[in-house]
Amino acid sequence: MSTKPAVAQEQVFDAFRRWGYLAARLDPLDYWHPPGHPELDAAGPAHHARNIYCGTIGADFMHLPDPAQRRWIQERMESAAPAVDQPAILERLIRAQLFEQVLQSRYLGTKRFSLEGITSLIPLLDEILESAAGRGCEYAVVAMSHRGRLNVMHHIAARPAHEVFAGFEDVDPRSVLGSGDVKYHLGATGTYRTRSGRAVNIHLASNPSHLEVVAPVAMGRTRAKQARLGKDGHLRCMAILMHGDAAFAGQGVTAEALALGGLRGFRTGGSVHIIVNNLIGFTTSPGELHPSPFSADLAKRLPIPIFHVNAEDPDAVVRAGRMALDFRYAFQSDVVVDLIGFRRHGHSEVDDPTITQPRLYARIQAHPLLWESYAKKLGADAVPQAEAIRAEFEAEQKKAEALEKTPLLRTLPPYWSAYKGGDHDPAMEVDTGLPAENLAAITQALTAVPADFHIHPKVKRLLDERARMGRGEKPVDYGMAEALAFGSLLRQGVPIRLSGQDSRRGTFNHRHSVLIDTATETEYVPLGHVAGGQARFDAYNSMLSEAAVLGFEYGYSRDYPEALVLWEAQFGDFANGAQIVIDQFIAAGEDKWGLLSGVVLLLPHGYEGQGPEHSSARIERFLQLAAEDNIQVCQPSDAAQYFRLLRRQALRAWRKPLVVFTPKSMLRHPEALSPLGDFSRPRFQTLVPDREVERAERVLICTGKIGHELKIERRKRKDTRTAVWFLDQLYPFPEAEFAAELARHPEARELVWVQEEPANMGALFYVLPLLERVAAGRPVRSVKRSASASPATGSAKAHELEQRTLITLALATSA
Ligand SMILES: Cc1ncc(C[n+]2csc(CCOP(=O)(O)OP(=O)(O)O)c2C)c(N)n1
Repeated sequence: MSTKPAVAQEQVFDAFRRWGYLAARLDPLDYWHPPGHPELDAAGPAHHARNIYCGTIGADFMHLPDPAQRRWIQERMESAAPAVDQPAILERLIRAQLFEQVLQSRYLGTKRFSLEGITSLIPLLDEILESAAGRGCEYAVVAMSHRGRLNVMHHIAARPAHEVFAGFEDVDPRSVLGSGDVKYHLGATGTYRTRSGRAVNIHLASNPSHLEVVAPVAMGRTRAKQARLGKDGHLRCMAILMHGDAAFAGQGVTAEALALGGLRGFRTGGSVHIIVNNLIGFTTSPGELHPSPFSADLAKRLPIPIFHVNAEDPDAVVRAGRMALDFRYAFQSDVVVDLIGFRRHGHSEVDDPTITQPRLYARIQAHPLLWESYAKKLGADAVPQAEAIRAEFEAEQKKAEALEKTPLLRTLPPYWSAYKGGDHDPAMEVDTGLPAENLAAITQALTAVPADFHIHPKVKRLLDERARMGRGEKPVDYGMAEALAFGSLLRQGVPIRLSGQDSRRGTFNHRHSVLIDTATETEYVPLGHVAGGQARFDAYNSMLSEAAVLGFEYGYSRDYPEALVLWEAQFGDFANGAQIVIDQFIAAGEDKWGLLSGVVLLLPHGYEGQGPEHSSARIERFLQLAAEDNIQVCQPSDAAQYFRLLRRQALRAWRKPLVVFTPKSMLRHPEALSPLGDFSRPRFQTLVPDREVERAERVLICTGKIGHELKIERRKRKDTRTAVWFLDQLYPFPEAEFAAELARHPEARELVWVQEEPANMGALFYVLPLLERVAAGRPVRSVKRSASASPATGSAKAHELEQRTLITLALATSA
């Protein structure tokens, strides 16, 4: 027999493997038309491969470069569909539908972002959790936006229905004046019970309206939980990330998060992504939302398979879910399930979709409920079952009505019990100082390399210098101060995780946390060798992203309060690429959700003539976000202060995000070096007074580099009556310390705030009213650059001129 027909057959199959998903029957309403592909048309209509690849599952996987992965999917697709538990699916579809209907009838005119039109999300999640539990999964971190969230809280996070319904009753508004969040953003925790009796702890992450930004946060949380679990953490804990179709395609952070998931410092053994795809975004249709046929196509940039599935074929949905989950466990890879359904109502239930999509919505109105059509397919009379379930939900609704307090839908893991949020309490302060012997021992470890390690001569010089610093033979610089803070914390059992662009070496060549053998490029991490039984030190160079990476580290800090978790911007100027994470999570997370974080942002800041985007971390923006002791905003004025600040952050029980404006040229500035003896002083000083001036007539107050420049100039001028104070902690404002220090200078006639930033930036707006309050009648003036649309000049010479003028004005006495 000739082999030709077999070869031809294989070629046809290959065309379907490659392009079949483009002609699959994916839209339950048959309204959106699949684009098809010419190679499929050539194969004719009745080919077996068409049945497999153009049915209600469209597998898009031929872009995977790994043949084993392609073969794995091919075999699964081409073998008979596994049996599914249809009665169980039917019950879940009825429940998902009636949960929404009871809400609709009881709370008419209230937004709930119903799941109707895509209720098979619930059996899909059931299958994923069931299969995952079978593979040893005990924890699932779940992220999703508004759509169907309340349904998921009940059916997946296992919160009793009356607790979820209680959000609609809004019984105790006074308890949340100015704080709290809407019900479809709240997190929930609970225990999902699989049909085989296993338990999976569900952590549905709290999220802001800002779509997609929760994805990297959930990934960071997953990684932290995995780190806590140890070696097989990636098998015991996984992330399930749900997305809207419009948001998945449009938000850049999705692309960042997908990429992050494949990188060593950030991977979690594969996230299972589900696009809850209703083929619409608010009023906007798919053709306006993404340029290629599917919202999911973004994922094809990476070797990630996509299973498109018609949400109205529940058996296929379950099959796709199982394949996705199995793929995740087989290859520790991300995977996407694109669950394609529709949206039965408007964007919310108070929005009329017939204005923008009249024909589509005429079709939707005539379309039967999924549980009804599925019951019909099974030949089951599910009406009595549905009536019983409706009665159950109605009773739950009555229970919710009777509640006097809105229940909290989550419990925090026990590792949070030792930590506090709320207002600053001085009683929480701890000693951060360390005796010289201790520092010497750490220095010894930090400055030694294995005998056979080929060290770069520049690094050797740096380690020799650091060794001298640690022995007290030379003042300590910032890089060494940080290494000593890290080393000492690791010895005390505090794990450290640091990430950022080029953060292992440090943008300014100041960190060198990972040493590279010049002959072999093998790595040696001195901070991994500071003591036997020490805590873990992890430093990662991140991808060139701000939003997803900071979101990830915030997430990590949420599930590892014992650790010092730091994110470093290349220059502070770039932190605004992560503004959503800063505004929505870091600044507001405690206020909205009562959730704490001790994440640290290291933001290189300072005016050094490097241009508009290498000068300012936008101090003003952080100060505008500061209220209710939500964050700490600091700029340590010398190396020892930086050491104390980092240690304070890790050792205090107060878990608050810390924003640190870190030095660039000041890293090695002689004024900012600290003698070793300073490291034994116990406390971070929120206000650093000027011990060179006994009785000041004028007090210049500033933060960061400009203070050192002012001091140098003052000495040159032999001015003994002008003090320069550093406000090392801008927020919370150290009012008592300030008043106490001012009382030591009864002759001080005026206070002058001096900043490098233009008048519309920097701390000026924030600090002036505070200074006026503590000045108790003395005049307060300010010296700053003129208001400007961009933070700094592009000319190094113009910068010098401006800087000279600032200093001159600051030291000139007012009339
Ligand atoms: C970053 C961001 N931009 C805009 C919005 C406003 N918004 C809320 S939902 C929505 C449509 C989302 O569509 P899709 O992602 O498809 O989810 P669906 O609501 O259809 O489930 C928009 C534009 C938002 N919440 N976040």
